[in-house]
Formats: sequence, C-alpha cells, structure tokens
Amino acid sequence: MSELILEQASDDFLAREADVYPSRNGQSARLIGRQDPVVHASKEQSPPVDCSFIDAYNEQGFVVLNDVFTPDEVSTFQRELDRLRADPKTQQSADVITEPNSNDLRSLFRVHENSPNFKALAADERLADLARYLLDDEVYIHQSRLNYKPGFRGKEFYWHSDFETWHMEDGMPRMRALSMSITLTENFDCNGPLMLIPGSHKQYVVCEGETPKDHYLTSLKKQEYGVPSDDCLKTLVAQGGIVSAAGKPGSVIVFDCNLMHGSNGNITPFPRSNAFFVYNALSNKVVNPFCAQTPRPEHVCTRKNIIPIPKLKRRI
Ligand code: 6CS
Ligand code: FE
Repeated sequence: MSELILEQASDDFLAREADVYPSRNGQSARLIGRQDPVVHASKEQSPPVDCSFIDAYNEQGFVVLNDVFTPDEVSTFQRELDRLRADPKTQQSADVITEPNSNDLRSLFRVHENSPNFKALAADERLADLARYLLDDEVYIHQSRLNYKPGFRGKEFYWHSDFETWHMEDGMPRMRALSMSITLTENFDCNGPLMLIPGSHKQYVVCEGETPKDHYLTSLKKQEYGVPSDDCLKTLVAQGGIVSAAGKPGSVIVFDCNLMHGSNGNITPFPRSNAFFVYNALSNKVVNPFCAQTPRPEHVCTRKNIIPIPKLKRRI
C-alpha cells in the first residue's frame, strides 16, 4: 500500500518535472512559448461565425460578438441574476463569493447546474457550437459563474491568465479551453469592464511563489499568486497594448484560456454583471493539480460531473 502511494507520488513528481507549463515552483518569472494551437479546428472545417472573427480570435486571443442575445433574452437573464442574489438559499450556499470588504455578492459559481436559465444559456448553440469549433472537440463546462461587479464597492480582478490557475490548481493538462463572458449590463469604460492584452495568449507567464493551501478561498476575492511579475506584464503590454471590452448587454466576449486579462474596481453606481462559462475540450479533462495541493472543490472546477454539452439545434 505504502509502495503504491510512493509510486503515485513519484509519478506526480515526474509529471510536474516534465510539465511544459511550469509555474509557482521556485523558477523565476519569465515568458515561455505556447505549445498548443489557439484554433484547434482544421482549415477544412467551416466555422459557425464569419471567418474574420476566427482570424481575429487566433491573432488577438479574443473576439467580441455584439448583439448575440436579444433584449428580451437579456431581461430574462437579468431577472434570474437578481432572483438568485435575493434567494435565501444562495446566501447560505458554498457557491457564493462575497467582495473582500463587504457582504456584497461578488461571484456565484456553478450556475450551469443550479439555474435552469443559465444551464440553457451554457448549452445554447450560439455559444456551444463556437466552443466546439474552436476546440475541435466535444465540450463540457469546466467552471461557470455570475460575476456581479456591484456598483460602488465592486473590487478589481488583478491581471492573470486563467490557464495558469486551471493548470496549477485544477490539473487542466493543455491549452484547449476558452471562456465566454456574456454581458448582462452595459459595460462602460468606467464601471470596471474586462481589459485584455491582445496577443498575450501566445506566451505563457511563469509565475513566482508557491500555491497556498485552500488558495481559492482568498484568490476568488483577491488574487495574489498566479499573477504575472511587473516585468512580464510590462513586456506583454508593450507588445500588445490593452483593449477594454465596453459594450451593450447581450454581447459575448470569447477569449482564449491563456489570454492575460483583468478588470478595475467599480466605484460607479452602475453594476457590471456578466455570466461566465468556461468550455473545456472533453479530451482535455482535468487530472491531478500541477501544484502540490489538493484539487479545488467541484463548484470551482468540474472534476466528477463531466457531462458533454448535447449538440442540440435549439436556442433558449
Ligand atoms: O480561480 C479561477 O478559476 C479564476 N479566478 C480567478 C480570480 N483567477 C484565475 C481564474 O480566472
Ligand atoms: Fe479570469
């Protein structure tokens, strides 16, 4: 028995040693090249959106699709967002993250399972077909959340690559995942919209420090590990600049799992609320974390309940 444990430990050690995307392991901060495609579909496959969007996604690491959802659909999601916030069950739930210095709701996780509306949204063909094309595989939801970014006290999300965290803390093997952020309120320049660094997805940022135990309990409020060094960030911004994704409700920001992004706090009275789905390729299911900690819980990282999204020709 103890031999088996030793063997597993040494396998894990070897896997981490051979890791093409090392981070938080004592190495100094630096940029290394991406080892995976951005668009996984072959040239022969035809995309569900105009080819120019696919080319932009490939080059920039993101694309904004405007007016994907109608005002009526957006109103339905907004009502569901408010209903969930007011529901006493939500307030008791482990799926909730509050803002660092107040009890305001910052994020609500696992909405693709716990809300029929958001479950339908995650499976909607306008989103899922594009995810299947870009990842060239069946897809499942690795993580879902509503980010409320409330007015007055909504705090920032510091710069990060999602993949760095999902690789280190969840054991996502390769860069074959993407995020879709569906805007549910207007994203102005002033209420803390998503900021993206074009082209940054082509390099992987090795981060300093070690992963603390139960990191998710603090990182989801304020992330301090798995963030780029000042020098790495300077280089990425010098190369690509910064774009902020302002837009009307009902648009979709599609971005690669390794794109460097973040957002400022919101001291305006206007909430900046988004629904956020992470699609992962079925062939890229999570394994053991690449950092030396236990896996994060199911509401932050789907590990047990992996269900491919059905290919239905159906809109919500
Ligand atoms: O922890 C996560 O899965 C996501 N949340 C944060 C604050 N950073 C990394 C990743 O985007
Ligand atoms: Fe993120």
